[in-house]
Amino acid sequence: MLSNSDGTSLPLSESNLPWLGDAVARPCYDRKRTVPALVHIGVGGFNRSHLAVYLDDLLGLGEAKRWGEFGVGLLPGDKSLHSALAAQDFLYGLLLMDDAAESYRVIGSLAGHLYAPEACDAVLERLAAPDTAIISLTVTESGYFIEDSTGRFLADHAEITNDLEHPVRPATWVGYVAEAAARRMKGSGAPFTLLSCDNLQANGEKARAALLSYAELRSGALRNWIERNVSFPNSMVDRITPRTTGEHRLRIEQAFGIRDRCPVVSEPFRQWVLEDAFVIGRPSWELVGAQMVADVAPYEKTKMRLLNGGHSAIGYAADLLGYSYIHEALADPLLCDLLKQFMDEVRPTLQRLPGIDLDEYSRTVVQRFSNAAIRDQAARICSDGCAKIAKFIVPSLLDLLQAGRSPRVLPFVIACWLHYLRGVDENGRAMTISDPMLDRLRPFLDRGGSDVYPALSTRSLFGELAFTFPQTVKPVQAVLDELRSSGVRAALTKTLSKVQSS
Ligand code: CS2
Repeated sequence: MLSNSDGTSLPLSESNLPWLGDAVARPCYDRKRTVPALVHIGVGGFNRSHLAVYLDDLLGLGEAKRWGEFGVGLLPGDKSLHSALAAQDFLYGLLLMDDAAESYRVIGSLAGHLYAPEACDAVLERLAAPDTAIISLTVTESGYFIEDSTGRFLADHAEITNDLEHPVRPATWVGYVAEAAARRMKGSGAPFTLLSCDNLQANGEKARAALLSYAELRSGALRNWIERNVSFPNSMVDRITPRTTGEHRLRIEQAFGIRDRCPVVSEPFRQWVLEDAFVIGRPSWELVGAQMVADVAPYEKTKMRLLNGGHSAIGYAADLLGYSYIHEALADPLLCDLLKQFMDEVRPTLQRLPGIDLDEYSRTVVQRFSNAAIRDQAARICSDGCAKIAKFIVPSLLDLLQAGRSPRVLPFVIACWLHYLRGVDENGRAMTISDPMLDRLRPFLDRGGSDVYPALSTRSLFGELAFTFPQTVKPVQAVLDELRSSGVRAALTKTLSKVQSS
């Protein structure tokens, strides 16, 4: 057994748990007795800073059912995570950081993990097992194979056609879950809940649409069985979880004496709002802070428009101004003002919710973004801009225009994103644009990125905006021209001063 009394660090493992320093919280329950009746697909940073932590809290309370999580990785990148977790007995640490305090806690709710491309049969067996009551997902928006503008299932997507051709050797979550459902239908008949934990509007409905459409392509009987035996609660998830970097791992080693190969880092804040629609039981998550509600939609809307929208509002400007981290952007009074004025503009589109004061919520967003300790990356926020602008910005803009208002900050945000797509920041540094849907803007990019019309008339991003509200084209064009001629600081100062005087 290793000891770190001499200042050396300890690798994280079950047998080393007793030897970790006093400052480190660790599972106080018998991990061998947890029941992994929840199988989660996509055990990235977010799942490990959110759902798995709620389970760890419940296990710590000694809840009778002892729900644990069994993880499944589908993507090539999950292979190294699998090895790291396996080498640590599926333990990992959560480094909670804010400006006032830092803590490191070992999470024990993950009972095991499989890397699906190398363990297809074992994954299917687990998903089909009658004891698996919940299959949960964090697979990102593109993982649903649903075209957002039409709601159409992408049946001709290569990954889907491949799974249809090889139903017992699938690669996507839909392929896996449908095959598991087919086995349940022929065998135990056991129902299950499919719980989406992705940051998507109506995530349960999206998961349902994807699974039913895929199942239908396999057989009508399978589709009907799923319709009758699977529930799809919607849920809203929230916790800022930056990408874990070598710096974070080093911090853990230096401050806590632990060598953790796959820690996650997050802010202390967390929120989880779920519809209580679980067909055969669920962990009592409400005992550890989750809210069970009849309708998740208004909570989701608040979060997406203020928090996620707020991130996009400052992210592109931040990157253009050369800030690498979100807290650096918030320390710039101009960008902090941008965030505040953005939220002032968006709040009237939101309804009042019991227990949520929107002004207070907005102040919390400013505080959360100012957290310097977690070092949340601007590049993380700027990634997937097409999906984010379409989901987090455009709906607020449409609502305001519908209500007869003349928003100014939202057109700035859109113009700033379009300006950012040139890929060069204010100092002439090349920026990496990471966006799998960028091709949708081909007509705009091919015309040199100076005319906003080809972008704003892209229906898959902006819907009917340019057609129903043609008056929006001019202000976006004016800001883009200003950004190109005078730069971000000048254009932003002008926009914000106009907002104040209007
Ligand atoms: C962020 C989210 O990627 C983004 O744009 O706004 O990842 C955000 O950090 C999470 O949704 C927080 O729950």
